[in-house]
Amino acid sequence: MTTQANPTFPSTKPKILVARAIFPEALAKLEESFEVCSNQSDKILTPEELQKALSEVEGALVAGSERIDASALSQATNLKVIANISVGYNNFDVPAMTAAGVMATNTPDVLTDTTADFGFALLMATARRITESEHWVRGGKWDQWSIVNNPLGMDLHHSTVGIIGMGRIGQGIAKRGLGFGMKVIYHNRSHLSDADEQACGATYVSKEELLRTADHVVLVLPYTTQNHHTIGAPEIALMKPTATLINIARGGIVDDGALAQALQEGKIFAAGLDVFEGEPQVHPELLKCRNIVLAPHIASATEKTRRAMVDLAIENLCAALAGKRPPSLINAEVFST
Ligand code: 8YV
Repeated sequence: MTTQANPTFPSTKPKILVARAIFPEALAKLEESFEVCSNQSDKILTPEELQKALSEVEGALVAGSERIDASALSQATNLKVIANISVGYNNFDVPAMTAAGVMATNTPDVLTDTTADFGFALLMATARRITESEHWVRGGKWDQWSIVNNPLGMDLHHSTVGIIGMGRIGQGIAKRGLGFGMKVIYHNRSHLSDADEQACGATYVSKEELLRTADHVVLVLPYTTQNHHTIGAPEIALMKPTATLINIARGGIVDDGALAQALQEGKIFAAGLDVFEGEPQVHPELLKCRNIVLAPHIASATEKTRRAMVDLAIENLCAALAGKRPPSLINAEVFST
């Protein structure tokens, strides 16, 4: 890690940690106002390195790779804010952060459309067997056009998409589905308002009904202990053998071992996964599946959106260190105390 303190005059600027590589322009902007300890090597800090780095700063920019819990915070006596460069914040132990008086922030909204676009792209690639077809072509197996002996996929248009987790991104996927003439059903902790249901053309159903009737199941719910293995062998057993399953939510929402077995046994048609249990490791049995599209957690990964996420995280951090309420504060009780 490098610190950018002025070597001649001791810096009076607040110290911050940038735990992962960010865009150089964003780093330069931070260096105007802060003494920045930055990990531009992008090598993920060990828990010990993170604990030490947090003990020396007033604020930190982190990503999903940094687990922020009581142990990470145990020596962080001056820390006021940790800004996640991510909308999901299952890497935060929010009660521990609140107990330590540390503001927690995330990056909602700025990635909604980019992530919904990707969810739809993954759904299309999975249902229409695009990566499998590419391997087929590259492998020299395409010797002639055929009516039946080509990779035949499943239609999206006029099919039923079932969305589990109907927050901003889920609603974005629903709206894209409407453009394809899809019937949209959803399951969520709470019902959408009538106006939002109408805007998405979406109907609330039980999880069981969704799994039984959807042609395509898309997972967009946040990871919590309660949501662990929302989809495992019993849930897959309810799905149609012709159905696809898309996970752009978080690893651990799906039991990857059970999914691999179901794909190998043809219990469902195919799966598209952007997130994995224990990523960046991928369950070895998933790697053996033909009927799967795999992506390295890139749903929000366009340059424009990643810049917007970094900018929003910086805005959150700067507001907190200036004594103002960060725009995307998660634990409001810390600000009001
Ligand atoms: C992040 C994401 O890039 O925002 C989220 O919740 O899944 C991605 O956009 C990833 O979590 C890294 O922090």
